[in-house]
Amino acid sequence: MYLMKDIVRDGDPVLRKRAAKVTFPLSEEDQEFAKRAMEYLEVSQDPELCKKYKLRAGVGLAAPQVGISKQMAAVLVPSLNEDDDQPSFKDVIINPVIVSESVQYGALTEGEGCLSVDKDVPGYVPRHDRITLRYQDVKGETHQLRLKNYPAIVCQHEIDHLHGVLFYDHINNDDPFKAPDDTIMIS
Ligand code: UDB
Ligand code: ZN
Repeated sequence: MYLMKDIVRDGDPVLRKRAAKVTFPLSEEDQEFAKRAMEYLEVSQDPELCKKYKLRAGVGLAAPQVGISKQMAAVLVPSLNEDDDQPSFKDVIINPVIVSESVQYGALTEGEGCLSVDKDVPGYVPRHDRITLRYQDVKGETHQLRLKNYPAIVCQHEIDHLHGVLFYDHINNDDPFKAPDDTIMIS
């Protein structure tokens, strides 16, 4: 699995590049990314293992964040329901495209952070509240599904990484806690 030392930090040009499309069948390197990235997320979400390996509990990790400029990201959004053991979204999304998006914006009440950004950048990050996402999985199978609220925010954050965009690019410079009028707050 990846460790914090493997994660590229803000300032590295790879985080600002447009990542290349991935071709199938996956190369050895691409398969390794998929495996190591999902393992990072799983291990980091286990409080004991998270501490043991000195990780930050993560919900998504995009390939450019480990220096691979390709359109892949692992996403593991835990279930919001306590007695539900399956995650609300778990997959390695490859060549993802947002095929449609709601006019309605949503933003996390707590703002956002990033595994590649060590400092705290306060402010709302307005995103689309609902998206239709199309992507390929590691087998090359195409999926298309609708996501809303938190899982939609996480996928938009990860897809931004594939386009060289970081969360704070979306924060209003003059007033960080100002979001478009009809923004839903997601906690
Ligand atoms: C994160 N984690 O992984 F609801 F188990 C953030 C960090 C930057 C704080 C580590 C996070 O939101 N943790 C979390 C939330 C839960 C349940 C849980 C863990 N990312 C991913 C990232 O940087 N990907 O590139 C930042 C998120 C901010 C909004 C969406 C992604
Ligand atoms: Zn990030």
